[in-house]
Amino acid sequence: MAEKAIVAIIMGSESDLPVMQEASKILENFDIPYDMTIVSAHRTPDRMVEYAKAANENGIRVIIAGAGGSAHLPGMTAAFTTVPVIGVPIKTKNLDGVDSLLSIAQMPPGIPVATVAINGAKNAGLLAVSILALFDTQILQKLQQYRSAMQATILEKAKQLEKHDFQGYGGELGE
Ligand code: RP5
Repeated sequence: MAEKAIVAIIMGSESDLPVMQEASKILENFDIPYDMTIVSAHRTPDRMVEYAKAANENGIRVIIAGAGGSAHLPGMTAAFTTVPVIGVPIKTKNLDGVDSLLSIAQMPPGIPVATVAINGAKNAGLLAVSILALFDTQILQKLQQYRSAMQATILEKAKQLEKHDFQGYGGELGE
């Protein structure tokens, strides 16, 4: 039987999926069970309320919510649950995602949403991992290994660049 999800990845539209998959990839790397679905604050408002209200009882410990434009999903979800919500502002065509960023980040005092960068779903996944690592030593160890590996990669690239050896440098640092 599949393990019960402890993280929920929700998004306003299927069009957000290419970005939000970066969060799911991280959770898969860390063997963290997650649910992923579409919940729209504007198009399916009742579903959003039900989903948010049931999250805690359903065992969800972190919600990652991606939305673009007038991105109310993370904030409104946070209004209906005490489960921590990480908002991912999705880049938009007309305003480059600044609209999404401000809609998600500028929460009124009392109901916080942890906001990552525009299209920053990878960091949203990693932030969820950090939160879970507070209470799970296996996840903590994996997170420490992940960071050590990242550090080793960067130090290796630095050595290469210092030798003016640009061969094999694909520009992938930090990605
Ligand atoms: C938001 O509207 C979604 O999160 C999406 O980023 C944006 C556009 O949605 P679609 O028109 O592509 O479905 O609710």
